[in-house]
Amino acid sequence: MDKVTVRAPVNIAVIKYWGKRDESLNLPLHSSVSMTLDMNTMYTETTVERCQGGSSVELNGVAGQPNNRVQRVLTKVELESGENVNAKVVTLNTFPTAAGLASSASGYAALAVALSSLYSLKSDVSVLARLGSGSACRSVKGGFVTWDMGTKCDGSDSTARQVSSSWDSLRVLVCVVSSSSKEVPSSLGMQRTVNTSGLLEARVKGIKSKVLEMESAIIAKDFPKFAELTMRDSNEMHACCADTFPPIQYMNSTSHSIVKFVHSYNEYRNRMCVGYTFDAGPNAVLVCEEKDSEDVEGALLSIFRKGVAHPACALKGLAGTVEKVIKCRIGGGPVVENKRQKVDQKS
Ligand code: 2P0
Repeated sequence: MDKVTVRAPVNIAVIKYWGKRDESLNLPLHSSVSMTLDMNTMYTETTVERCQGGSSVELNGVAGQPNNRVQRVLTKVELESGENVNAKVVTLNTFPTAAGLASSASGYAALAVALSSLYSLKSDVSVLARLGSGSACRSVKGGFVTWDMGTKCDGSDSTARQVSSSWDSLRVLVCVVSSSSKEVPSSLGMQRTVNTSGLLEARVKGIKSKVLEMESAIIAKDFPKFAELTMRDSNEMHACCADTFPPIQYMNSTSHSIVKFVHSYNEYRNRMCVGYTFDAGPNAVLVCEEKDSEDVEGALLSIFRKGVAHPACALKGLAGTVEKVIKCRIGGGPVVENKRQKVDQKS
């Protein structure tokens, strides 16, 4: 029997995906751009093994049946390989339990790459990952990645493309912020925004030029431009969520305090040192350059861990605690650990 183990990375969007034109194929209303994080702390490891008598999925030690999304991926593999697919899928997320970080991107990327390798598929693996979760298509490549929305109804041109393979001096600080409320799942949130927000229509009209601007900033390694575009896009996505009816609020008071801190810090240093972005939850992801990262983290922790004022930012009006900071660099794409390993069936 063949089996394959794949480690896949997390990606953080700097131009966010928010809205689908096709729910069943996870086709987006517009393109998006992300950075792939290194796999030192956060990754998903998935082993897929050919088996008999139906597919199964074990997630972090809990056994179960394939959900609709996994089933969609398996059906596509059957179509492309012409084989009957019976797969035993075992998945482990390394994310700290308290992190509350989404795992669907690395999870479906690992599954897609493993299945593609095991069944020797020739097609673009980002399409397979996308069927599991939209953002997963960006985790099949390292560096900076654009998910081109495509125009075809079958989604065959809605694929991931690497914009740049690295940015050595860039640092990413994932700031884990506690959350007491259960957030609206992003697929439901997107659906509600698409149906009710006029602001989203304006966002979609302007996003093509923003993607090009972001790609240019990344290629030029222009940090001030990159940080500003990243912050503005996060703000725009969350404005669309606020414009949704009923409104959706992913950022909490700590998130908003971190936004204030970042702007105050940049003003204090008199240049663009740090930027922020927020996904469908309260955690902040900060970007900065290596030369500033220690000072930025120190100022952040002084305020949001110790509750001690920092010259960059008065404590007045700031609230909340950052539970943990996970420091990352830009990383490579998924790694196939044991490609088509032969397991001796007699042993
Ligand atoms: C992103 N997010 O671009 C945006 C920013 C959250 C906010 O992609 O339904 O889990 O699986 O296609 O990919 C989260 O949505 O949604 C997401 P599905 P997904 O990273």
